Amino acid sequence: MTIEKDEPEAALEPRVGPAPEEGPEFHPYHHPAAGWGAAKSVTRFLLREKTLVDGPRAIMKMNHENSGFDCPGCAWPDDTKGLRLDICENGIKHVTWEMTGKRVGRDFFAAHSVTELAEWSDFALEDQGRLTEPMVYDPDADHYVPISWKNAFELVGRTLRELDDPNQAAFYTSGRLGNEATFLYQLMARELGTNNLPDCSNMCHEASGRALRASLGTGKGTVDLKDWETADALFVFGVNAASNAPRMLTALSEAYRRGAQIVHVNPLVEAAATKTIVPHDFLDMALYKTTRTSTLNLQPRIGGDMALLRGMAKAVLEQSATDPKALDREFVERHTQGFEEYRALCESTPWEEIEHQSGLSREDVLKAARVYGEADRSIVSWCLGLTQHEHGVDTVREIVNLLLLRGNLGREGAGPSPVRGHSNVQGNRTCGIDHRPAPAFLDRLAEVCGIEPPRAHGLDTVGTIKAMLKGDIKVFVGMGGNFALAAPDSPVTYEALRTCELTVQVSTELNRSHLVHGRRALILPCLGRTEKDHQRRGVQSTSVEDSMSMVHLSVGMKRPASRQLLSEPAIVAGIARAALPDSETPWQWYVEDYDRIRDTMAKVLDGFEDFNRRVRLPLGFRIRQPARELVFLTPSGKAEFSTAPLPDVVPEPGTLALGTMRSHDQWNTTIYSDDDRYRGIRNLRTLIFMNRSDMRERGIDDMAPVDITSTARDGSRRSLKGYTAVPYDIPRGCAAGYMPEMNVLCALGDYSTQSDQPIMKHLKVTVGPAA
Ligand SMILES: Nc1nc2c(c(=O)[nH]1)N[C@H]1C(S)=C(S)[C@@H](COP(=O)(O)OP(=O)(O)OC[C@H]3O[C@@H](n4cnc5c(=O)[nH]c(N)nc54)[C@H](O)[C@@H]3O)O[C@H]1N2
Ligand SMILES: Nc1nc2c(c(=O)[nH]1)N[C@H]1C(S)=C(S)[C@@H](COP(=O)(O)OP(=O)(O)OC[C@H]3O[C@@H](n4cnc5c(=O)[nH]c(N)nc54)[C@H](O)[C@@H]3O)O[C@H]1N2
Ligand SMILES: [Mo]
Repeated sequence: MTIEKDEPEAALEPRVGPAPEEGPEFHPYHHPAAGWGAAKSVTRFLLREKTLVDGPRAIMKMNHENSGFDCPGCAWPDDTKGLRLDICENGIKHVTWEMTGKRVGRDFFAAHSVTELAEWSDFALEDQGRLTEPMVYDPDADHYVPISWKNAFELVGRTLRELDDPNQAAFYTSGRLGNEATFLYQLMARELGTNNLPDCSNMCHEASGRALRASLGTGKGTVDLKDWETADALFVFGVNAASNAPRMLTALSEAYRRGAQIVHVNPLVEAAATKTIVPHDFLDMALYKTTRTSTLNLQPRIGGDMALLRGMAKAVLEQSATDPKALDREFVERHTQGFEEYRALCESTPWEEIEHQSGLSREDVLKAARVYGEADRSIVSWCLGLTQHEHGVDTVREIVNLLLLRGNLGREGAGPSPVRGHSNVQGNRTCGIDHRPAPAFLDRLAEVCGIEPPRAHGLDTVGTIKAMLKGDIKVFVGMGGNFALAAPDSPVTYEALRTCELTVQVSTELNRSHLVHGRRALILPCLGRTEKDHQRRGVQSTSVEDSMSMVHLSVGMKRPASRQLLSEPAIVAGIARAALPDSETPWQWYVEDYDRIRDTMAKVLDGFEDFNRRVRLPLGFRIRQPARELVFLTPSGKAEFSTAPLPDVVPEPGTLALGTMRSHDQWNTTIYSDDDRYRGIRNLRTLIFMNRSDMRERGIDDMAPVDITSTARDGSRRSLKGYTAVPYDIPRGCAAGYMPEMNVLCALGDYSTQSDQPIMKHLKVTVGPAA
């Protein structure tokens, strides 16, 4: 790999304010995903973060069978065939960001007031590097000043002890947190007496969990990587895989090479839906050999997926009238409930409605149905393009309906496969982060841990913000993440956080959530996943669970960014001991050796028997997923068809449906650059992708400045001004732009009545030339 010499020094300077030095550019991208473009981008990044030596060494250790650390990037499972380099461009950037040589110490905070920092761009904040010691907000000086760990814990403990009611505290989790810290964290919240455990899932895959639970009895996908390797047809709905789950490219290209059908369903034709250079295939890289990653692309309107799925089911049922093999009758009879109602619903849904609501022609719907009908084994996968809608739960249930028709469940190469986001977001749920915990879980927690967990449901993300606004939440603890910026309705979320008596952020890097704070505020810096975690009984490892229910160990290998960092389990234990002085939970003893935490988890959590041994097996272990074995923990004991009516997703005249999404060069609220390579964008984030006809109709020229106004369900309006309109291959009536900037447009009240998820992919907007 050669290193480019033309790296401008300016790139090393923080950009204060969002003023890029070069103008924005847009050139449609026609190259394959991954390959040399990715390699170049990685090299530039390693240089910028000053990790050219450590970076590559660490990368060699990533995602290896129990000898390295789990990539803190996405939740795509690790390769099971001993791939030496099971990595991707964005995983490398992610790790490098954590391993940066830059530091945010006490001098930095002394030099910059909080009011001043609040003016910095989010890029500039995170670009300062790693936090190094605990800091407390000093309101008189308007600066963060150092505080000892002991005093920091005492401040949190005292504030929690003085609450009138434990439900005045909320404990947020971002999906990075390892399983052991997760278990202690939820134990602490419940021992205090609250189920207020909002998490990033509330904005992400809540709909998937609820849908799968209702249909199949358990809230997870049923397939694993081996199934991906044996499916005849792969359907990929609403995921930008080349950017957000890049290791899926390997699975897609291998599938193509062995002749599988690959159908992408997305209003945008994303890079993963065309072709790729397989990143770890060095011969491919050297020869610029590309492999296709799709056999069919369908571009429904935003929110039109459910109509497409209904149409596919309708076609399968129509086909079954003449071809008995089109339907797996035996499976349907033995394992499902509600088929006749579903059949009647499909039959009574007219093709015109399916076409109108999906935005696709009947011919296109039939193409997809044919692929499905001809495949012996089908996998349907999806991500946020399906979940962040009012009807997210119904759509995911419609996927299950379709799969059930042909018995695509509980056998190799078939089943539902949600693509989860954060690397351990699925593990967080498994280990107890749930504001609506199952009674059986609480019973076991009570029995094993000797606590009296509260039974009432707690608050999720939106619920927490609402409660803050009413003055009902006094203490907010953010275990990772960037709540202020990730949550909807940014100004309202800011106002909510500012009502708190105390906000505590456990973080690795400086971000917006440190600057939008309560009357008192703490920044508690923690070890990252790449770093060695030394405790009393030696170096510790933590476990994580990927999108496909595989649990394995992750061991940090790097010297911590600062001697003052504590591990997340140690921080939880520190807070717990201060908040619960009479607790009988052996907090300190747990932290000395995480095997002890795992021994307790083995007794509380389903499928974690013999945890310490099994997690050390070469590839870890797979958590039992009853639905995979055709055991359905539903009221009927069978897989349940759902019969929801099709939602009306067609935008009213003059309005557009706007989806917020990630660029290639960001990790949620962490922005690496203003580029979005696969969509052909350079130096621009304040943009809106629109269909050119929609632009012309509004008198908007290519790349012209526009104002965007959203109308919330309650009629209130929110605006972004001076955005750039980029003409793009997107269906008419649809538009797209970047989170988190566009969170300003998403009203707090605009969340799904099915999942309580903010409808971040489906905002109702008007766009016009900038005033
Ligand atoms: N590099 C990188 N990787 C990441 C992340 C990151 O920020 N950066 N974030 C992680 C997290 S937490 C998550 S949850 C995942 C998110 O992964 P994605 O779900 O890929 O995230 P988004 O960028 O929101 O993109 C959503 C995709 O859905 C499409 N879409 C929008 N509306 C619709 C619709 O109505 N129907 C369909 N079919 N498609 C639609 C968009 O065009 C886009 O391709 O990625 C994870 N991985
Ligand atoms: N409009 C809109 N909004 C969205 C979305 C969308 O598609 N559209 N997507 C939503 C989704 S899917 C999600 S998951 C949320 C993401 O919400 P969050 O998970 O809250 O946000 P992140 O940006 O991933 O958090 C980044 C911060 O995590 C901290 N961090 C990084 N590594 C570690 C670690 O190892 N330990 C600890 N303690 N902290 C660490 C760093 O300080 C960093 O600044 O955003 C949601 N918001
Ligand atoms: Mo997510």
